[in-house]
Amino acid sequence: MANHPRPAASAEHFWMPFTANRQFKASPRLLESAEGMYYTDTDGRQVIDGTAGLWCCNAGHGRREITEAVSRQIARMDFAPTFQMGHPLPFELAERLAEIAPAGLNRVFFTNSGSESADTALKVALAYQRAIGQGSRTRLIGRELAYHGVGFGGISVGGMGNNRKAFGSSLLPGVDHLPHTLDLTRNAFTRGLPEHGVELADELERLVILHGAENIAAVIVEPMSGSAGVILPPQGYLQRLREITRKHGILLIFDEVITGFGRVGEAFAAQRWGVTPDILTCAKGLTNGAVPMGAVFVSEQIHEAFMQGPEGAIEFFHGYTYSGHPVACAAALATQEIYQRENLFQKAIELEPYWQDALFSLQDLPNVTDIRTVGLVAGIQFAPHADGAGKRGYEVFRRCFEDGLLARASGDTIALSPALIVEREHIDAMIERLADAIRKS
Ligand code: PXG
Repeated sequence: MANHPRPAASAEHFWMPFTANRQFKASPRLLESAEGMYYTDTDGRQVIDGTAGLWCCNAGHGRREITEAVSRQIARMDFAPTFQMGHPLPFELAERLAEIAPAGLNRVFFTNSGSESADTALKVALAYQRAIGQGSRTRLIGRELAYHGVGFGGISVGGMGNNRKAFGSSLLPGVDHLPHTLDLTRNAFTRGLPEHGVELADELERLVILHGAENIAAVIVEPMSGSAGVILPPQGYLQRLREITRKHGILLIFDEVITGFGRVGEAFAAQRWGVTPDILTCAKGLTNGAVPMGAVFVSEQIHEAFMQGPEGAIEFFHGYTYSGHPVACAAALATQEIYQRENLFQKAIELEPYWQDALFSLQDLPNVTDIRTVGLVAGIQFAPHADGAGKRGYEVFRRCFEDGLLARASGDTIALSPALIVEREHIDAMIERLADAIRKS
């Protein structure tokens, strides 16, 4: 099906995101169609999608119900505003999402991406503290190696140096960071949540002493970090963060852009690991990646704090033209229907033992320094190549793709996150190709 012009014809105009543009354009990898667990590239080759398309397509590709819902909606009403106007779909979707959300997080603000969800959550936290008379609480706490998208709020609380250092001092002031929880010395090759590191949550107590609880608005963490190479929360860590934040009147925000919609089992990681935050963000799997959309869940209590003052006053000066976009809502409703009908949030739990065994079969391959896995996620970390950090990870990724497996490289870690419709034979094929790529890299 190579009937589109190859990029060599006009590769220079598209400035690609988070990509080594010159390297890519010299040797492009182009996907053209997708169905189930597979992409087909522009050479007509089938590639197993080991990434659910950057953690998005949890129900697999090409779901007809979503395609049809989107087509119907775009024909019926392409766009309608939600500022001082409305249409039924975001109300319906918010109600539906509240049913699967962690208990009490039943008020929903719509965005268009994970980045917008992170920035929205931070703004809700600041405005909430002010609304309840805690206006001195302006400080935000993130974590090293965290990814909360690329808005200025998100990179300020984020902890990936490369995403911050080119942007000078234009980040949010008054931000501090908890230490990350990656510890190969104590936790390498642990199956499931690492045993060591709960005490890293106590660093929050030190930040409270340093800055004063009365100056801290919120702590934001990914329950499991995806982008930095799959970093899992140590056993008891999230519980400890919850206790400390509650004790000091600090809001706890979970960024579930990656963990939401079944990735680690249950609808959200909050439910899998039994910790309920005050605010929860999502995107990606909300629409199965089909149409850009994000959402922020807040507790009734937080929402209620905004619903004060004169009835005619706008309670929260924030929103996006496309908040609750009808086509995105249609995609999300159809997606949620599939998740429920196929019981997909349980799949990550059911397949977890098989997935783990498959991953741990890579343990003794050359240069493998750690394997981290939970739900239907895995990070396989390699010793860096003598030529520099990240080279081996990229090399494994490149070889995998050549051999028909789409994986994701983050430095010297390969991340896998297949769609929740994955079957054992796909897992076997993925691991075989990955093993081969590791041996050759
Ligand atoms: N928060 C988290 C936890 C994310 O993982 C975002 C926010 C930002 O979402 P948007 O929709 O603005 O991109 C993300 C995005 C990777 C990878 O390789 C991960 C993301 C994006 C691209 C690549 O792991 N996560």
